[in-house]
Amino acid sequence: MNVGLIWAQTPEGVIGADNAIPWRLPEDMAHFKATTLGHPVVMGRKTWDSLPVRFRPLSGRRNIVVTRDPRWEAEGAERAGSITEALELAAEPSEPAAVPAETWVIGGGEIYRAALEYATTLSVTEVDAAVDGDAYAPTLGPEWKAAQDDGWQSSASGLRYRMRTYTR
Ligand code: VY7
Repeated sequence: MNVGLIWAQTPEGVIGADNAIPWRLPEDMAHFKATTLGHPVVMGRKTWDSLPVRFRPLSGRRNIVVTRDPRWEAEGAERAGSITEALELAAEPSEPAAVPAETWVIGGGEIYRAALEYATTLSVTEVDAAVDGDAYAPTLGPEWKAAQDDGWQSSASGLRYRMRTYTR
């Protein structure tokens, strides 16, 4: 099974502030949904909490949440005690004959750092904004090569952004 990480960051690497994404980029939300739909998604408990209640669980996807709290539970989510447990869960078919080809890790900062070693693909949206944050994208080693780059685009919201895929 392929493991991908998907995030959006500023040029400085900020991905979040106060448990939220500090910009609004509808094109990136659409890209996120299109990329992850139909695949298991793995997220940390703080990212789960950050999703607006009406969007939880993320529809059309198995939602696997990583937490050390053995008593944590939420409707529509499966609990995992570690990244490796989450990826094992994701690799098991949710119904017979439905073995997933890929899993997307959707955040946040702590989870990206723990999951990077298992990833073969990264989908990174760079948002040309200067914002303060407290959650950061993982640092990429030289083994990660930009495989695809659509160049700078202008959002209807006024922000510039570009989407890149990295592989190794
Ligand atoms: C997370 C939301 C957050 C706030 C309000 C609505 C990249 C993104 C993420 C995570 C963007 C989010 C949402 C958007 C997705 C909808 C449900 C509502 C869906 C990431 N590149 N971009 N993110 N939702 N990990 N990576 O906006 O979600 O997919 O159904």
